[in-house]
Amino acid sequence: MISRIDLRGSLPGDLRATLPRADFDVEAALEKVRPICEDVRHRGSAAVREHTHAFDGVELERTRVPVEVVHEALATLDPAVRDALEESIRRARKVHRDQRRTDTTTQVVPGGTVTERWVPVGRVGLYVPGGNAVYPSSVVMNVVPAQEAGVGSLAVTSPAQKGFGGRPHPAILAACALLGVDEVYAAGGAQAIAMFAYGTDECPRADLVTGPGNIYVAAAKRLLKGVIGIDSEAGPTEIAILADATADPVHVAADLISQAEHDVLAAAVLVTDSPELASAVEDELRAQVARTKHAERVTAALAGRQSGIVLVDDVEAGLAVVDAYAAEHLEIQTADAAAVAARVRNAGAVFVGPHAPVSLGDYLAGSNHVLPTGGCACHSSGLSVQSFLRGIHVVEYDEAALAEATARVVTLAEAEDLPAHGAALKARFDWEIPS
Ligand code: HSO
Ligand code: ZN
Repeated sequence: MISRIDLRGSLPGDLRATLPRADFDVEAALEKVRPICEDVRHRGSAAVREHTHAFDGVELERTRVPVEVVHEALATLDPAVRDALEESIRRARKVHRDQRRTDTTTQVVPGGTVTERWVPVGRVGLYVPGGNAVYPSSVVMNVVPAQEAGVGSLAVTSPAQKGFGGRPHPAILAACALLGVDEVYAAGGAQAIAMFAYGTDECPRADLVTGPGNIYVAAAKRLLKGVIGIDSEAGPTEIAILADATADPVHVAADLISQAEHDVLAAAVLVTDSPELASAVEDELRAQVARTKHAERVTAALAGRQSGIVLVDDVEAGLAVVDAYAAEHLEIQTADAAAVAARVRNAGAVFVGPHAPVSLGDYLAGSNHVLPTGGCACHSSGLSVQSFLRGIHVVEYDEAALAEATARVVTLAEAEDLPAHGAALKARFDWEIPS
């Protein structure tokens, strides 16, 4: 059901290459999405609708979902789901509000300051995936940080669903309404990213697009990066668990299955120094998978080359392994979990101890669940208020401070053979370098 990788003895030099990872070849999808993006660029919403027809089997009159339909979806939302979503929004707001940044002014020299001013992105397009499941929780995780950053114009897009009159799933629309977002489009895949990047007759262009999607969404983001800002490419979900003999195999297996449930390409990786735990988790996986609703998908994900149980000598070696892997989600289920977690360098989010499963973070911890995948956690962070801000340096020098800087600017400009740079300062002092 799940393979074992035995790294006891000594860790291989190229640890990252030894660890399992999904085949998610964005490069190969580029050629498929290129003509779609070009078509949307030239023909606007007519092209978005045609590609929606081709891929989602839905014929739309308009890509934009009427505002009344968004509001109606909230009126018919199951009250228990509404309550849970509201609490999810409250907790996410608390965390993301604390991420807001204040402008800082640094006095560099007397009379010379640099202020870093944080300015929200003007307009953002938020992508909410369709596919195997419906993700109103991802609406929350995209919209809340954008709103807390102060983004003025927010649009959500999600694939058209055959069963719902060609609209995104009502739970997605209801989540939008709860968050006060009423600009919603029924579009998915590469055509949705192109819609935001180029703008169409129905949807004004956006400055930035965020949110996870399938391989075509990732490919379109790679292709159009520059035309539009992107958060990250986001591949299949990953969970890594670093556990020792103190971990409960029932919990470990349940948590691995929870993320394997997303996709046949989802990755579930257990790193442990306890062969007894490894065996107990294998037994538990067999028992729990038999009872789980999406057993086929979960089995495929666990059996895939991207998943595995990695045996190591000790927690120290385990830390080296999980750092090399740089998982989207990392659980620490060891003795003294907080101390071990504090030493982790690479992970999208870390879940500490027995009472912080990834599923809590997916919905209700207050943390964000749009996180770097595919090893990108070694250089990128998950979605946050920061993702929607730009820091603008504002430079203010008075005459004396400029005079004091002139000789060195002229020297550096001449060293780079760019004398006109120096001349721009000298011109202010009648071409005399102030002493
Ligand atoms: N685990 C997913 C997010 C999600 N789970 C949404 C359930 N709904 C990626 O972090
Ligand atoms: Zn999840």
